[in-house]
Amino acid sequence: MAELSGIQNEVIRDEIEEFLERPEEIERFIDMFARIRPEMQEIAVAVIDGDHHEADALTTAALAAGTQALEIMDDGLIAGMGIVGIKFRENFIFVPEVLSCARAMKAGMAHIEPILSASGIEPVGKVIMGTVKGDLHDIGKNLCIMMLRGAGFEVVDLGVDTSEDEFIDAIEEHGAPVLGMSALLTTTMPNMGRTIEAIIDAGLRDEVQIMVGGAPVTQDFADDMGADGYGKDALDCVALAKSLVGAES
Ligand code: B12
Repeated sequence: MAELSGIQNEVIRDEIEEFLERPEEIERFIDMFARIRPEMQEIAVAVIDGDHHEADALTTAALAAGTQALEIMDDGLIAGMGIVGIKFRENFIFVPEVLSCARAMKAGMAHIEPILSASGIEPVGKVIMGTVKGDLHDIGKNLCIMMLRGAGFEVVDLGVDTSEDEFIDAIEEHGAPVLGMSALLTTTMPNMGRTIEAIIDAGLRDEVQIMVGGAPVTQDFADDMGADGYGKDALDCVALAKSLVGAES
């Protein structure tokens, strides 16, 4: 295992010391950042600080210096967002801060995405995502989508208030192997089950793996509804989507 002192950037060292509590996560993040180049650590810090100007400038400079887009995405933007996700999960930061970090990540990704799509890197897989019928909450879904895209997934975003028919049309149109549903209201959670039933009735259940999430959703609820997986946050969502398409986590 690498040492905390092996990470060059002081802000990253402080973030790990101050905000990470689970031993396995501390070990994973120290190992990861200890092998990440200092320039990429600075990009991660821009995301952690929610500084979109800095994320934009540092990403532009790194590309101009010849750094590979994938390295910037994985070692800078996604690595930084990993810490943000944990701080949010542990209630060290809240929605406004997460949105700033998301904006910073987007500012960097704006330079990365065209290069990755032009270079023909195979997407990890395609995911359809939507907030269920009657529900207008999309902050969590959008975070999941951003992390999925950052991890190399192609995502079809159906937005909010998505009816059973809209989910079914999207499965037929896009042939995505994974469908994700989000719900934030106890009154709209049952629409996840209704959508799964509609997918069964349409004869499409074998075509698609279904994952669900949102603050009131639990693993038990997901099991009862017949979903294939439940994720409690955006990090989980990416790991789940990877396991559902058979990619390594
Ligand atoms: C912001 C917010 C709003 C905003 C939504 C803005 C937007 N664009 O999303 C506005 C103001 C519009 C709103 C409206 C309402 N809201 Co509201 N809202 C919230 C609030 C404060 C934060 C939700 C949020 O964004 N959380 C942050 C995100 C990042 O977390 P998340 O959504 O849970 O997502 C994470 C995980 O769940 C997971 N995840 C999410 N989706 C998915 C999907 C998959 C596949 C996977 C794997 C994982 C996953 O990953 C995400 C990232 O980590 C919550 C309170 C709370 N603390 O949850 C209330 C809350 C959800 N709202 C509530 C209510 C009651 C309402 C209204 C009915 C209020 C009203 N009377 O009008 C309306 C309903 C409108 C509608 N029809 O949807 C209640 C719900 C209570 C209940 N038991 O159902 C809550 C809990 C507040 C409360 N304590 O009363 N709301």
